[in-house]
Order: sequence, then C-alpha cells, then structure tokens
Amino acid sequence: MKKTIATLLLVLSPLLLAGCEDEQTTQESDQAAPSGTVKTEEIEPGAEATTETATKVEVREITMTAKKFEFTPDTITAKKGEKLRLEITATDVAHGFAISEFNINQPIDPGKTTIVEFIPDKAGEFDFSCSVFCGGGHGGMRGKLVVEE
Ligand SMILES: [Cu+2]
Repeated sequence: MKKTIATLLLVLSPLLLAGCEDEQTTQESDQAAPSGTVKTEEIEPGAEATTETATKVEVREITMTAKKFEFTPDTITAKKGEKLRLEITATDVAHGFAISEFNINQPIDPGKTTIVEFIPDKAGEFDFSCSVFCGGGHGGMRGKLVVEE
C-alpha cells in the first residue's frame, strides 16, 4: 500500500515539476528592453534675469572741469556696474583724465567738453590724475573715484 503511493508520487512528480516549469518559462520576455528614455531638462533660472538687467544699465552723468591744477569735483562717486559718463571741460589749457585701474587715459582739449564713459566693474577707491603735462602743479592734479559695491 505504501509502495503504491510512493510510486504514484514518483510518477506524478515530473508532471508537477513540468507544470511548474511551464509557468516559469512564460517569463518576462521584455526584460532586456531599456527602461524608458532618460530626459535631461536644462533649467536656466537666471537666463532671463541677466538679459533684462543687461539692457537696463544705469548711467550716471557727472559734469567736471579741469584747470591748472585741479579737477572739480575732485572726488566722484559711482556704483559698481553702472555706466559712468564724465563730461569734462578744460577751461584753460590742455589736460588729460586718466584712471589706470580702468585703462582710461583721455586727453581733454581746452575750450570744449570731452566725454569719458566707462563701467566701473570693481568696488574701491581709485585715483585719477591729469595725464597731459600742464605746468608746475601737474603732478598734484589728481582726484579720487569712489566705487560703491
Ligand atoms: Cu596736467
């Protein structure tokens, strides 16, 4: 009696296993396919803001005079990044306006207004001076540009 059950199981077992195997062979055939596409989105949050500010440059105009041996005013103040427009009139002889820090060296002809434009891109205090020899006090003809952050 025991033997018949054992043989029955032995006979049936390959069928049971086969049945299991059959289920397993219906495997996920699309497993090898790539898992979708990877997207890279480029987000530039500052792009619009920079173009907007670039078109809106503030211009600071300062009227100055140059004469033996001084600039008036001799201290000018600007903000970093804003455009500085200096309208300089030499009232006696030829002078010059130079700020080495910003590569400025502009002759100022007498009797007319010379415009010097530049954008101070760094904060600090910078000396400017007359760059055209104008007499005994030429060496002391200088002033100061203060650029605020
Ligand atoms: Cu001079």
